[in-house]
Amino acid sequence: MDLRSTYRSIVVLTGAGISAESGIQTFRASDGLWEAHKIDEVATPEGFKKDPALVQRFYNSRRQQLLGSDISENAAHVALAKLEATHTGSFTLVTQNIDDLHERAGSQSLVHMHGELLKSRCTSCCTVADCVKDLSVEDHCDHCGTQGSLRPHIVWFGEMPFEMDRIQQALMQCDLFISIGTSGNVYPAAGFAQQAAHAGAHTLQLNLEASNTPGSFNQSFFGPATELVPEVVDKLIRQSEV
Ligand code: BV8
Repeated sequence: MDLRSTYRSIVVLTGAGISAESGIQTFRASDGLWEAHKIDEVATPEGFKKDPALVQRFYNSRRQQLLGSDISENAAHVALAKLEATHTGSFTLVTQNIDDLHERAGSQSLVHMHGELLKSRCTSCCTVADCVKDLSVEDHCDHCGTQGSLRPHIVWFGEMPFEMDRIQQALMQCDLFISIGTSGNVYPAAGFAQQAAHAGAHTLQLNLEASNTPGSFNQSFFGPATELVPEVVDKLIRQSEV
């Protein structure tokens, strides 16, 4: 695995594949979340309007699993936190994931573009609050007191992802873009690699298998994230010390 020179500005995009070896289901594998649930019923604003209790149940079970004692960050999450801590240039980690495993590993410069499972948002006063319990249509917002107004602070299909300006800025300025554990099916995230390439970045894909990300990466390595990511991070750190 030969990696070229050192880099000044790094953007990393992660998807569900980086959390797979921590025991969190991905979406489009044969046993994936979208096999057991209809996206438009549980991951769209229309689905939430139609049956909020169903949507709350879908996210409550994922939140309970995430908070379970058997779920923890893995070597890939830890390696990215190490890269951020040692990199002397700029580093932005953009994740499509709604789990908190990057935070548990120590990542700081982190953008949850699809929101966070451990946060709720009030549809009445827009207050975002930590959420480590089940949400229900009976709940009241602690800030404005409205009943039945709490939803997961998560970006559903048809909703605008968070911090897109910050992401676009980082993509335009980066000289290394690394895509990890994503199938490249969901936009606008799936278009980030091409945007980075147009900005002149070297693009690298680390995935279990070839993804649908449009355009081609300068380099792709296939295998489990817990093997590939630490190896790539160690090479990048060693080269920066040369
Ligand atoms: C928006 C939260 C615009 C919910 C999610 C063209 C342009 C722009 C938009 C669109 C477009 N075409 C269609 C759209 C609309 C839509 C879209 O992209 N649809 C798709 C299905 C075609 N996009 C949107 O609606 C987005 N919003 O575009 O807004 C806009 C503009 C103006 C005004 C308003 C709006 C919002 C999309 C966000 C939806 N929410 N998540 C939840 O989590 O429940 S998306 C969901 O998919 C997850 O966030 C997930 O992260 C994401 C992507 O999936 P992946 O992470 O890639 O997971 P997947 O299972 O697919 O793949 C896993 C990969 O890992 C595989 O490749 C596998 O091989 C690999 N892997 C597995 N194990 C390992 C591994 N790799 C390494 N190691 C392992 N061990």
